[in-house]
Order: sequence, then structure tokens, then C-alpha cells
Amino acid sequence: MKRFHLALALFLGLALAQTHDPLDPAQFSALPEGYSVRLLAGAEEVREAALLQGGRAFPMARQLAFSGKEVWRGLLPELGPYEIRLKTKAGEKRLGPYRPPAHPFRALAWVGVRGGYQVFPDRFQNGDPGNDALALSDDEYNFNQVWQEKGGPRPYLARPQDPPGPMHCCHQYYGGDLAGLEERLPYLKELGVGLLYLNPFSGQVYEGQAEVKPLGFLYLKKASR
Ligand SMILES: [Ca+2]
Repeated sequence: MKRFHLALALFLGLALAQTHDPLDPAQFSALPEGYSVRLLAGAEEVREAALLQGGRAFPMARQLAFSGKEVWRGLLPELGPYEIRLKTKAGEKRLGPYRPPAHPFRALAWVGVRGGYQVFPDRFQNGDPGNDALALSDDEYNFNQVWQEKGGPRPYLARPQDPPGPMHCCHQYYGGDLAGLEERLPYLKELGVGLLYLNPFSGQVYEGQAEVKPLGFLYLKKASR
């Protein structure tokens, strides 16, 4: 549960002081060149940070800043106990000692050095207006008997300049597709993006539930053929 909360804080930017959990794969992972250690901190709290192991110090650097929070990262050479030394506004402090997991999560080396960009395909770029109506045929409304019987809200298409409406989640579509994503690859490359994270566009089945089709799943599937 603790790991879950820390992961949630990392992604949502919830309130946190300087914290580190070696059992969280997002905060401790193995790489070919060593062991990646991440510290979560409030914005501009930390002036310097270093990992301490075997009498040696290994500098940490600020890797991310978001929503008033920061992530500091450093590399350890050995899989063994370590501490984190911080210089903050309030003075110097040490966190730990920490004991890493015996078999840490092995991270992909190329992920750690590339800039990531998250794309919600329907909302990103409409590369082919001819396939827009497919989103309406794939809408959850059409697969939900209760909604259909009660005459619930109907899905609709919006123009790129239209603001999100009350049906923004999840019956308002903008026509984005894989053709649009491909069209904008030069722009993403110019930004320095080396890693794309796409919101799901494949069907997902949760325990005890029918298949959940993310926004525009069938539409993207058809459009990508
Ligand atoms: Ca389209």
C-alpha cells in the first residue's frame, strides 16, 4: 500500500516532503551502468543531493519538476546499503540508511535518457477526417444496453477549436487518429521527444467486467489498417 501511495504521489504531484522508497521500482531500479535512485521532494527544497555508499559520495541531479514537486536522481555503483545526503534550505540532513531489494526491477536503459511525451490519440491530431465517424460507432453508449434504454447522452464529434463540453468524458470526440500522430512526428522530434506514451487504444478486460473499450478504440483500429 505504501508503494502504491508513493507511486500515486509521483504521478499526481500530491503533497510530499523529501521521501524515498527503495521498494518502489520507480525509485530504485537496475540499469547496465548501475542502480538508479530517485528522491521525491518539494519544489526548490533541495539545493544539493548525493548518494552515499561505502564511504563514497555520488551526486544526484534534478531530473523532473512538476506541479511544485521535484524528482532527483543519481546512480549507485553497487547493490548494497546506501544513504541520501541533502542540503536544503533548512540545512544538511541524511535519509536512510536504505537497503535495496535483492532483485531490483531492471529498467530499460534507453527509457532513462529520452524525453517522453504522452498522447491521447483522439485529442492530438486529426490526420484523416474521413474516419472521424468511426468514433461514434465505437462509443461505449452503443455497447451499454442500460444507457440505450434510458436514452442517455449520445456521442458527438467536436472541432479542434471547440472547448471540452459536459460530455468531454467520454462521449465528445475530436477525430484524432494514428495518421495525425504520424503527421506530427517531425514536430515531436523537434521538441526532443524520443519516447511516445499513447493512452490505451486496445480493449481491456477487468475482473468481473465486460471488455472496456477506451475512447475511439475501434475507430483507431480501423483507421490504422
Ligand atoms: Ca480522424
